[in-house]
Amino acid sequence: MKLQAVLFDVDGTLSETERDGHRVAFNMAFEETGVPWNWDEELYGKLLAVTGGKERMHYYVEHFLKEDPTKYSEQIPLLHKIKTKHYVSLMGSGRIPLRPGVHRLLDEIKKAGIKIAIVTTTTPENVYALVHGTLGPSGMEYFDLVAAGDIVPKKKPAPDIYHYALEQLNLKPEDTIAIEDSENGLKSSLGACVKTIITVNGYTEDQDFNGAALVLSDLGEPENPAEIIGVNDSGKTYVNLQLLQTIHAG
Ligand code: XBP
Ligand code: MG
Repeated sequence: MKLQAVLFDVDGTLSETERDGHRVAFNMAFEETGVPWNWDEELYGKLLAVTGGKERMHYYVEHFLKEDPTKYSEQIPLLHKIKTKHYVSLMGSGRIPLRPGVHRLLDEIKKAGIKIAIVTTTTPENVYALVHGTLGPSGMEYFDLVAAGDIVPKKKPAPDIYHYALEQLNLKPEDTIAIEDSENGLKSSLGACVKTIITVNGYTEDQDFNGAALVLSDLGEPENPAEIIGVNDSGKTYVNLQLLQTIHAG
């Protein structure tokens, strides 16, 4: 069966957006609105247990402040809007680059006429801002579909966003392969029966990636090899289209 689409997660996969992007934007929103919260790097790592910005604030109130989150049911959506405004402007300044190998692989997939989709829990504006900030004004032309944010009721680790993307692409799970960076992302893709490659990062390297087809430090470059963490019988030190096709067929 031919590989017909590659499904890319965004945060942590295309770019290391969490620590220096989302976290910073949350703190800017708290400061702007006078909310006395501040999420340091370590705390933010714990908050990443929950995907989605509104859901993450809800989780923080309930599990870290030990307060009733319904008290904040009007404030959280407002804080999230302000956070998105800050995130978009941070990304516009191009401060966070793409991870190694991402641009090269996008080019290779596109040239081969294989579809590329974004499958993420983050807000669509954030995706456009990151793509414009890193791939330029025509960067969105790489992508045939953006499946993002609140378009589905349940965010990752639920498989809903992958089901939605497959439906929109009119493809079956076995026609595709996903690239993710986190356990929540892997649960979501595997829940939709999509074979998945994991590129880890500082926040996710100790997570459980059981079931992934390949786990590595990043996608790597021919001159800058990735570290292979799990399942590699290909002998390759970077991910190219040929490796994606081999894994997909295996
Ligand atoms: C990333 C996330 C997102 C962002 C926040 O998940 O957890 O929620 O941290 O984005 P994924 P919003 O890697 O699966 O995309 O504030 O826009 O929700
Ligand atoms: Mg991710």
